[in-house]
Amino acid sequence: MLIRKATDIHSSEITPKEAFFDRRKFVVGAASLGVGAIAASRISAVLSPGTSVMADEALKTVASKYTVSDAQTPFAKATHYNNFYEYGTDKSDPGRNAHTLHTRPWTVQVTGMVKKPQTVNIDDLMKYRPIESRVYRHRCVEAWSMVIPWDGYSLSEFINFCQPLPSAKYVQFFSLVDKKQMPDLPGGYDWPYREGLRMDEAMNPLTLLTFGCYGNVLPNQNGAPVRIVTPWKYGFKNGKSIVRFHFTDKQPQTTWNEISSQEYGFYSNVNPNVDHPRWSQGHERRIDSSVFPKTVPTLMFNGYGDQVASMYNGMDLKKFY
Ligand SMILES: Nc1nc2c(c(=O)[nH]1)N[C@H]1C(S)=C(S)[C@@H](COP(=O)(O)O)O[C@H]1N2
Ligand SMILES: [Mo]
Repeated sequence: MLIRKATDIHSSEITPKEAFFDRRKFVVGAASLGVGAIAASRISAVLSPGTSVMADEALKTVASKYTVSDAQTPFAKATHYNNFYEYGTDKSDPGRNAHTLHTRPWTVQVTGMVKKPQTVNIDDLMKYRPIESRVYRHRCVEAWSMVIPWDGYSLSEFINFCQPLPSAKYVQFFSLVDKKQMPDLPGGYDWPYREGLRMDEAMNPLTLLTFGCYGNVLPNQNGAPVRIVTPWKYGFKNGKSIVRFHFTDKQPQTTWNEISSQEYGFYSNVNPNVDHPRWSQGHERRIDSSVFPKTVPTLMFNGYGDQVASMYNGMDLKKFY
């Protein structure tokens, strides 16, 4: 993964939330010529050529106890500085390109060591439990971080619904891969993007099955219509646009571990004491509303130690990075 300094984000790449909404109104006005009344509430509007398609359907959310009080990253930055390699490897690519992702119809498969394999419709999945708004720290392995209000419910709720067999020790998740929807899919990667968690990590209430952010459904570039967020782990654990959960008794293959296992471990817990071979993990650039992001110390488990440290008791975290 290449690092691009947050100070390199050009202001032209960033749409302030206000401007975003204003322009959207304009675009909705234009689009509604064809789409009619539905447009006002749920159209994904094209902002301007070279920018992005953004979902704007409001979610009904409830408060959550799993939330931090750090200053939030502005919406415009969280949606224009992304890693979603299926849509290009530059941080500004997903915001420009992910409009070709079709998020309906969408189904999620449940396979492997479960009582009964099945396929779930995304709209049913979204309705399965109340959607909580949770402000989480989001730490990329590239040493930048954001603070994002995600909307979803604990993955544990869905795993209970899946009824994994006692033999299932891990869950692997698969992102969508579709050349038609990803015309610039980079070569040299073994798509689809795959990630996974040990069962206790997946069942930890912090692990969020995520359908939205900032109170709206996920913008495509943030992994619509459903993604994972594990706030105590590096961002690449958080697979986007998931189409399958696979339960298994073996530690599953994960994309970045396969590409470079010396650099990206299976666990990938945020850990300031274990540096990346090519850079320090002791600090991070916090992308917030300031023009020049501050460098702040990285916290063990990204500050979520109280909730997660016990899962790793007795494990050498230098070995199991
Ligand atoms: N399918 C897929 N999921 C992915 C990635 C990706 O390239 N493809 N990038 C990961 C990385 S490295 C990070 S930091 C986060 C970024 O999420 P965000 O763009 O919503 O901040 O998504 C993760 N999930
Ligand atoms: Mo990342």
